[in-house]
Amino acid sequence: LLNQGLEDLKSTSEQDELNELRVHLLGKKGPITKVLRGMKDLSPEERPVVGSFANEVRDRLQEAIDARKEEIDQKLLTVKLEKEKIDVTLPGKPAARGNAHVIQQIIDQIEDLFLGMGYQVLSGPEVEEDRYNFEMMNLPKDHPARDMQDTFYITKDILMRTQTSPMQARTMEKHDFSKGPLKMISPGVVYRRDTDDPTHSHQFHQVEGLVIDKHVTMADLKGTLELVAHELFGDRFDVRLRPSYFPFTEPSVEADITCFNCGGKGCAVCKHTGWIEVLGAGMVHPNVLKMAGVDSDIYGGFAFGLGPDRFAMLKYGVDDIRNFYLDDERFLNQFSMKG
Ligand code: FA5
Repeated sequence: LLNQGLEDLKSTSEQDELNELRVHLLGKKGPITKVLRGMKDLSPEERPVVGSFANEVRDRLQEAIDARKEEIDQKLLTVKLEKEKIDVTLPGKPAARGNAHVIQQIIDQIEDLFLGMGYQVLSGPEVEEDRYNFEMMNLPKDHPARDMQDTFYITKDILMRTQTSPMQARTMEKHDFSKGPLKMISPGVVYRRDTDDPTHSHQFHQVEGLVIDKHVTMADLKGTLELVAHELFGDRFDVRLRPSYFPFTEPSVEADITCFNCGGKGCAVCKHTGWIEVLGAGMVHPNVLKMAGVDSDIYGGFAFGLGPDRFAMLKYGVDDIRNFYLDDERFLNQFSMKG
């Protein structure tokens, strides 16, 4: 029995099989239990001999079963570890990568262009003082031209900036002209109580530009704007300057670019003019220079404020500015730089 049992044990390879064999050998209906139960029928001399022999067989089988159990467990563990082993040489799954928003891509291009021409890139606060947003821009309280930019006020003196132009005053105030001319652009978000439509959003972007030096002329402004337009759009777009009015520049102009939608023929997007307005600009008004502490008899310059949202519409033929603000991935992924 012992030898047969030990032999059988060797061929078990799973816990269930082992358990079955254990019940068969040592269980209530097994041969050893039978022998131990039959002890009462033996003579007193036979009992200790048979008893101790049966116990020994039982103990040896139990030991062998325990050892086999251990072996099977170990084998299972090894197989499991093998199966779950991490193959560090397998190529990983690529992590989903984000992408710069299409407007940010346009701003990046504009920044690159101006950095290359020696401008600084600065950023300013979106929650701004009335003083910088309007007063130092030659728009005293109650000036009628404040109506050109319908404003979200926070308090009487604090507002959401309606333009990036306050950065003109902020940088001129700080600039040390003895160290050279001031050349900067300042991109950022601005807010207006405009009714949203295909070309207007109540929140949009502007890039302010400012150059202050001795002997800066309107021709410098025009050349700079044409360079921007051609650099960003190529030669298929024409630029036209129209006389305009801003309280902080004199003379003032607005720049239009050929309508992307109709190629200049006239359509609903461009209100049948063939042109889309993309920026305002002009020669910095002497009052603005003076209020920022710059000597307007010696220094002068140009400023512009362009709308990258409109640039993005032109560049990619997007016919509704609101698409930029809806966070619809299907729309935004079209401008992915990954591909
Ligand atoms: C200004 O905001 C002036 N600060 C620009 C300026 C700067 C003039 C420096 C002179 C010197 P305006 O309100 O026209 O101007 O806006 C400038 C540009 O912002 C527009 O040409 C247009 O491209 C864009 N823009 C204006 N309103 C909106 C709007 N609601 N949605 C999207 N883009 C707009």
